[in-house]
Amino acid sequence: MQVEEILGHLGVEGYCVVEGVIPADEIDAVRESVAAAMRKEYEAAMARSAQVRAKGHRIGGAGVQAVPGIINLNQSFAPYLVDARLIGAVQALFGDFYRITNISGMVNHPGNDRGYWHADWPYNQTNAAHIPAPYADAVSKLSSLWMLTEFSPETGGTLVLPGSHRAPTNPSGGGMIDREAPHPAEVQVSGSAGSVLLLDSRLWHCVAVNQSRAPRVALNVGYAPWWLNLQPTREGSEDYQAMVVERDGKPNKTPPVPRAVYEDLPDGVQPLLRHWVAE
Ligand SMILES: O=C(O)CCC(=O)C(=O)O
Repeated sequence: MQVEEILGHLGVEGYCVVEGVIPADEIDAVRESVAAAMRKEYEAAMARSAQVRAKGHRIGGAGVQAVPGIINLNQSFAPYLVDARLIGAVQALFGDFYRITNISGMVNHPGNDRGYWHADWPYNQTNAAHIPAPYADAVSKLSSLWMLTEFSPETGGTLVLPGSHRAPTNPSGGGMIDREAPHPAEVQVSGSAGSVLLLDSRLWHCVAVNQSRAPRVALNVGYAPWWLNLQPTREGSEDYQAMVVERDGKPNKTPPVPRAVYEDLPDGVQPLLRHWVAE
């Protein structure tokens, strides 16, 4: 799929699958490497989720493990963050000054709960720092879900609602539709390992149940233009303090990249993360 085609799908459906971002002869090694890093983080990640849930916040259901800042622990996928087709689309939408907003490892364990309909930060209304609806009809961030294992109905490919990215709001905050229930127009995304589901971050989507016997391993990577303020996701910043801590709201944190990790990243990747190096 070429850039023009990607832009066409993003504009009309709000998402598309870009195949072969991680080459077939590399994907097994990348998946094993990320999965090993995720296994080491299992207890800590589950404890973090439990803490957020205990405060009454809606987060991904049981059996979903998320590790923000996975690139600080594993860099096996780093060269592919600047895949020409992904960056071609990012550049066409955002201009020359774009950057990565977050890189999270995601493991959906067999039998995980279905999630709730939401759009990603900064549109997820359950996050303390979010853009209040109604939104302007413009793309301000792209999310991407990297299939390190195959996405299929069996493994729990992401559920999406095509065209919903043009809506002025989304159901994450409740009240619109039953955010926990299947939607009659939902589509389940499939793709082979190494593919990337690229979506306008406003697109309504939700976690599906992994009905296979093996963990579904993925990454969530965000790309945004220079003008999107990421400080509310940086713990310790003034914006994080005012918008998250002082409101006692649900955080959406991305840990800074340690300088030593940053220095070892491929040259082409560094410009996308230089704004997030630890001080
Ligand atoms: O794991 C999935 O299929 C969806 C993940 C998701 O909804 C998210 O990361 O926002």
